[in-house]
Amino acid sequence: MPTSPVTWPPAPDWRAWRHVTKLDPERPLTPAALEAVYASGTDAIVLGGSTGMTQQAVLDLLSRLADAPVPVALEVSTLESAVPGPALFLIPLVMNASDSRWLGGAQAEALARLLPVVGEYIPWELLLPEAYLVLNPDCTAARLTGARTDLAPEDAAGWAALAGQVLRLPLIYVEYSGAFGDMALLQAVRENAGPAHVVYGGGIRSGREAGLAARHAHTIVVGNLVYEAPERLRETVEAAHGN
Ligand code: 1GP
Repeated sequence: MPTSPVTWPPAPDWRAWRHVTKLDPERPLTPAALEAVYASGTDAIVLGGSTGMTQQAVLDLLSRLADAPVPVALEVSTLESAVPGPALFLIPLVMNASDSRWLGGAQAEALARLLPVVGEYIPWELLLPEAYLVLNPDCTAARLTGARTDLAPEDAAGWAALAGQVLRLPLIYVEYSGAFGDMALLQAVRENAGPAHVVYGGGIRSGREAGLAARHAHTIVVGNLVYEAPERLRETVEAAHGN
């Protein structure tokens, strides 16, 4: 295999992240809210969204985050949002999508277009696949992927074992974006994920919820709160770090 002409910095130690703040490039972020993110003690910032991941929006937000005190990762959900700069590139695969395109087809199609153009510059060691379980039927990702969201903890256990033990994907993301989820289901995922790292996101708006989710997840993700009540972000970080 030819060596890449570019040397990328080593990947950040994402397994050590207990609390991640997710910023949506499509949503206006006030300077005060960004300051609250920086002051919160969060372990990393991830850029991601189900819509509006245009190249311009992603580049604009990345440039505002140039002086971030923590690593900045990018969840690549569209081909055009795949831009250089982030410390880590998260590649979502929606395990429970009814449209199998989100389980590999869209990603393979994007790579097929990138390979002949920038193939030698792709930082493969900075790409991290995420086995998503999208579980809030009202969230955009669920509508987009036709996710089968009515999973019992026993069903989720099967998905966790498939992703973590059989496919040996490094990370499973229990996603309830917009609503606080079923902690029994999260527990079942954690117990059956084998060596996979378990991430929880969705509806965390207080230290109490952060603590409940952090009891089972290795990492919790907070998104909406940044836009709704940024001053409360810090209590979610403290709860995650206290567990
Ligand atoms: C969204 O999991 C994240 O992808 C966080 O969810 O916006 O509900 O905090 P919230």
